[in-house]
Amino acid sequence: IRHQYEDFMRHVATHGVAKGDRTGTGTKSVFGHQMRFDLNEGFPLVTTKKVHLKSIILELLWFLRGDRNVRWLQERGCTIWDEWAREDGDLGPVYGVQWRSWPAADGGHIDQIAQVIDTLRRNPDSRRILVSAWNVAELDQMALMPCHALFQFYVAPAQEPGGRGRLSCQLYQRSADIFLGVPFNIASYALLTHMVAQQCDLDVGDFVWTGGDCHIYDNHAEQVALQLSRAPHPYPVLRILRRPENLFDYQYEDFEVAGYEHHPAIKAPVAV
Ligand code: THF
Repeated sequence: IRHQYEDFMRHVATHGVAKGDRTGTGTKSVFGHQMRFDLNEGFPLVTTKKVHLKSIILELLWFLRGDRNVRWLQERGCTIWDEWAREDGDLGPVYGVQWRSWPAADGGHIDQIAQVIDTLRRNPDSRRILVSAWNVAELDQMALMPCHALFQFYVAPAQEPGGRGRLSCQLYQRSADIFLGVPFNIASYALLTHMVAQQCDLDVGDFVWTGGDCHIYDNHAEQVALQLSRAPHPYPVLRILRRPENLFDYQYEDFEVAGYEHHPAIKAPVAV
């Protein structure tokens, strides 16, 4: 179970087909893959290189703010979105905007995240607990179209009277940069699942990651070979130190990851 990410990376490195891409970098690519992380077995933060969790937490809090400008991230030392921003820092109506204020036909806005929390509390059996960032009508205004496009929550009912339900989340990621992006994306949605579970008085279940075009960029090949030579460690444990009033009140300091044993960081260029 702990080797899922590395096995996936090895699979694409070995069996991926050479494929061109928008960025002109070149990739090895496989279409369609799924991984399942039981969040009760630890927090799925890749251990075969050091992953910069601070950027992951800040990025998620920035999404939840409904923000579209990189300034808030930059002020906190997070630069992962800089390559795509305009001079004034704007990215267009990207993730946060669609999550929190999807424009409705009547001129209003829909807070998909608030609706998810509400549905999880009132009707946890619902099969409609989804958030989409893939707003077809606004794709051309986005600096980058959403890679993690759609996610769904699911509650497995308590197995004994008075017990708690278990919250799972599945993400559909249309485009997956396996070396740089995927460790971020897995940890980000695992974190979101923990936060939503805390707010809805649920235990955590599985995070299911489903990928579309799963690729290793040609200029990550050496980094990937190095990473695959390393043996994974057990996953760390996530602690949320406080229970904020609502999902939008979390701060960076509320999270602690204990026991993160990892191999050294591996630098790589990001394809823009
Ligand atoms: N574009 C590409 N080509 N790959 C991606 O992973 C990606 N994203 C977001 C949007 N476009 C993408 C941006 N997310 C890093 C990590 C995540 C990113 C962008 C860049 C990165 O460079 N990580 C380094 C440094 C970490 C740091 O400085 O904080 C790393 O070693 O992990 C995926 O959704």
